[in-house]
Amino acid sequence: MKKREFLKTSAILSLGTIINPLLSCENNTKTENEQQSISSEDIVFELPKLDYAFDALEPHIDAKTMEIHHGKHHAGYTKKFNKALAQSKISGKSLQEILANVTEDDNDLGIRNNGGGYFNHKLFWKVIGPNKGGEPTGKIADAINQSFGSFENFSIDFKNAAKTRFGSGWAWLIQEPSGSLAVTDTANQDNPLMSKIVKKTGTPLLGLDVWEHAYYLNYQNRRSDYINAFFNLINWDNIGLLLK
Ligand code: MN3
Repeated sequence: MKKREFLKTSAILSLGTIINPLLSCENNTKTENEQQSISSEDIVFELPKLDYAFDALEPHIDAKTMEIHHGKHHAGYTKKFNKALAQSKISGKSLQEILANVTEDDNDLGIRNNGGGYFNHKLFWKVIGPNKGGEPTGKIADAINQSFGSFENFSIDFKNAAKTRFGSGWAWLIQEPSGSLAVTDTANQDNPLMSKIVKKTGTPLLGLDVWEHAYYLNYQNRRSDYINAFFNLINWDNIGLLLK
């Protein structure tokens, strides 16, 4: 099997095992733009389609922000991630393994920033949706109560992580290797899979993008308003599927 085919296969398999079934569907539809700029053989990871329209999350996230965020930012990370992989000596690794192996070394920056950006946004689109929000039920509710004492305590911790993340980055709800849940935050496009870099490692269950590109058109400097609005969009049913 050729390197790129193997990477693609292992990417799909790894998504299937790490975050099955939420993120396991690879989208094979290439945009006209992608077809012009990259041959199909070069595409290892593909920009996923959204499950909802750009305007479906209004008034909490506006249509223009969604269009730019998905069509420009996520598309950009996807393209640059594939380019960085093609230039690297990495072969036969799953997406999880690729991210787990990145270090602080400058040589890893292309994979770290763009692989992180690729993964983080792919998760982000799945953990939000129209007519969602409210409190979780079932297994995920039990896990939150067990780890934080209450949903209210979790919300306070998570919102605080998102508000106090200095500059660009993400707030996370993760499942740690022990099985318990925790809140953490990362800079830039780092994520909790990057065990050699981040302060807390685990499986990302919920990620909140607090880069200004995620909210500035509608909220300007009011990050707290965006964070509160985000809670009206959280798709707890999808997050529950990620629990081990
Ligand atoms: Mn973003």
